[in-house]
Amino acid sequence: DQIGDAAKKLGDASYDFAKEVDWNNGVFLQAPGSFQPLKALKAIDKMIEMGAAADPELLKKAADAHHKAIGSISGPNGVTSRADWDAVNAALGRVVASVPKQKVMDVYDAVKDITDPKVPAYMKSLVNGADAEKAYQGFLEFKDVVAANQVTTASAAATVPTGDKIGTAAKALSDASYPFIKDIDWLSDIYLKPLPGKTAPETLKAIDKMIVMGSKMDGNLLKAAAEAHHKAIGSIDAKGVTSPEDYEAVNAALGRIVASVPKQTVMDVCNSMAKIVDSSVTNNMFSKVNPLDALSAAKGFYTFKDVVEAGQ
Ligand code: DGD
Ligand code: CLA
Ligand code: PID
Ligand code: PID
Ligand code: PID
Ligand code: PID
Ligand code: PID
Ligand code: PID
Repeated sequence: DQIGDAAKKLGDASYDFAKEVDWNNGVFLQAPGSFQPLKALKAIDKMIEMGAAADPELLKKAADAHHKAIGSISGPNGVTSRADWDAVNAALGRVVASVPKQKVMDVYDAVKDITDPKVPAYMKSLVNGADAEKAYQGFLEFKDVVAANQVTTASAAATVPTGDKIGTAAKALSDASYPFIKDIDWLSDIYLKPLPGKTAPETLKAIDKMIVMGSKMDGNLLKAAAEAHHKAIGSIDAKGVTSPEDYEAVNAALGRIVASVPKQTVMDVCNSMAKIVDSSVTNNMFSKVNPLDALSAAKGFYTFKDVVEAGQ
């Protein structure tokens, strides 16, 4: 297709740049400017809306392309192979083309709003500047091909199951865990701190398992989960906490996407996360909330997971 051909040209223009970026640099975990959690949440909300509007088949293929690209990483900078670099760009270009232009621009504008204007120049200073300009020129040509292949109307909303066992169980889970949710400091910057003692390649392994799980999920249910998160963001209070009803809808939606993949795929995520999150992290989280609320939430989860497993 045209986007695939254009991605090869983009690769010619941008792979030198890609090789020069230190993908293992911890700076990419930081906020791109001053820390503004509510504004950042707005930007994420725009990404969620774009993801919910995207073609689920193309999202799945983009996830697969990333998984494959992780498998061909080499060298100290963590760069993927030339072929996989092109395949990722092509897959993302197709995702972008599957949503109306305005939804893409809304993401750009919202991210720009939390990005310090000095950030692009700082990024450029870490690589060969001429290669960065060549890559950007390639991007400008690529985006014209994407725009020429772009849909103009948004896709239909997801179909949300009703009266299912997971939905019923989500009510009980939400009742048991909402007090815990209210105890958590959602606006803290602690969630942007590096995991103690873990390197980027180690962390990427766990992210890879999530990508694989995402790619196996039912597309309609994943879209529904994105829509539930968007709605929940719309009802947050000043401390970032969503309403009990929206919280319940998020739990139901997540339970359903978990049930749409094999148990082993979920356990692969759990086991790989356990390797990078040591008990000092969970204990620290636990120390900041009411312990009885956390234990009630945990008990609710263990009951919920049996219902999810039965539907798996
Ligand atoms: C950039 C963009 C990269 C900056 C990276 C910041 C993104 C951080 C994202 C953090 C998001 C939060 C998610 C984390 C969640 C954590 C949860 C725990 O360098 C601009 C200005 C605005 C930049 C910010 C907006 C970036 C938007 C990127 C999309 C968002 C993606 C989503 C991210 C994350 C999630 C992924 C899953 O646009 O951009 C560089 C540009 O900066 C440079 O400016 C451009 C002008 O826009 C353009 O108009 C033009 O002036 C151009 O061109 C210069 O500069 C000129 C000529 O016109 C060209 O023809 C050519 O010759 C060129 O010069 C050559 O120099
Ligand atoms: Mg990504 C984007 C890393 C998994 C879906 N992703 C980005 C970039 C960053 C990144 C490179 C955001 C920061 C930025 O704009 O820099 N993703 C990244 C990693 C992983 C991952 C490390 C780990 C596996 N992503 C992942 C998965 C999905 C996505 C699983 C779902 C399928 N990701 C996704 C989308 C988008 C990203 C939809 C974006 O739109 C965003 C992005 O790249 O926006 C431009 C700048 C970008 C780069 C350095 C890489 C692109 C290089 C282009 C082609 C040429 C360079 C041009 C110029 C020099 C700089 C960019 C200017 C900008 C205005 C365009
Ligand atoms: C400018 C000036 C003009 C020239 C110009 C110019 C530049 C405009 C630009 C630009 C626009 C632009 C847009 C970009 C958009 C990037 C969008 C990224 C979206 C990320 C998402 C993440 C996610 C997910 C995901 C799916 C999940 C939801 C999420 C489901 C259902 C200024 C050059 C024209 C770069 C969507 C993917 C996993 C949130 O106009 O003179 O330069 O860049 O998890 O959804 O699971
Ligand atoms: C524009 C203007 C509107 C019209 C429009 C428009 C276009 C927007 C577009 C577009 C946005 C867009 C985004 C693209 C992003 C591509 C990002 C590629 C990233 C590739 C990576 C590869 C890799 C790896 C990996 C992880 C490793 C690092 C690597 C570590 C820690 C402008 C059409 C709406 C194409 C990250 C995955 C293995 C490098 O908005 O008018 O057209 O395209 O090895 O991580 O090692
Ligand atoms: C300039 C002027 C214009 C021309 C121009 C220009 C240059 C702009 C540039 C540039 C922008 C730019 C951006 C780059 C972005 C790279 C983003 C990489 C993201 C990598 C990540 C990696 C990671 C992980 C991971 C999970 C870990 C955290 C991490 C935990 C809990 C100035 C040329 C356009 C290079 C996200 C995945 C392992 C961080 O605009 O005229 O030149 O470069 O380790 O999670 O640990
Ligand atoms: C233990 C001991 C026994 C008792 C027990 C026990 C506990 C097991 C547990 C547990 C398992 C477990 C699993 C959990 C899994 C969480 C999975 C999270 C996945 C996140 C993803 C994120 C993403 C996306 C997304 C879609 C994108 C890709 C991504 C596309 C196509 C130990 C109690 C049984 C918590 C998938 C969603 C946006 C990456 O066994 O004695 O306690 O918890 O962006 O994909 O867009
Ligand atoms: C298990 C054992 C196997 C069998 C199995 C199994 C089950 C795994 C499961 C499961 C995993 C799972 C995960 C669930 C997660 C629910 C998470 C809910 C999150 C809700 C949030 C709501 C909110 C917001 C929001 C953003 C705001 C904060 C809030 C800010 C900054 C165990 C079956 C495989 C259900 C976060 C969105 C508005 C609070 O593996 O043997 O069954 O379920 O307002 O952000 O303000
Ligand atoms: C313990 C012992 C057992 C019993 C037990 C127990 C407790 C464990 C616990 C606990 C674990 C735990 C975890 C918690 C996790 C909360 C995660 C919140 C994430 C929030 C984010 C928010 C954000 C943003 C956002 C984007 C911004 C960055 C942020 C940018 C660029 C010990 C009870 C089981 C509470 C990610 C979205 C706005 C950070 O196990 O016997 O009690 O709690 O602002 O992006 O700015």
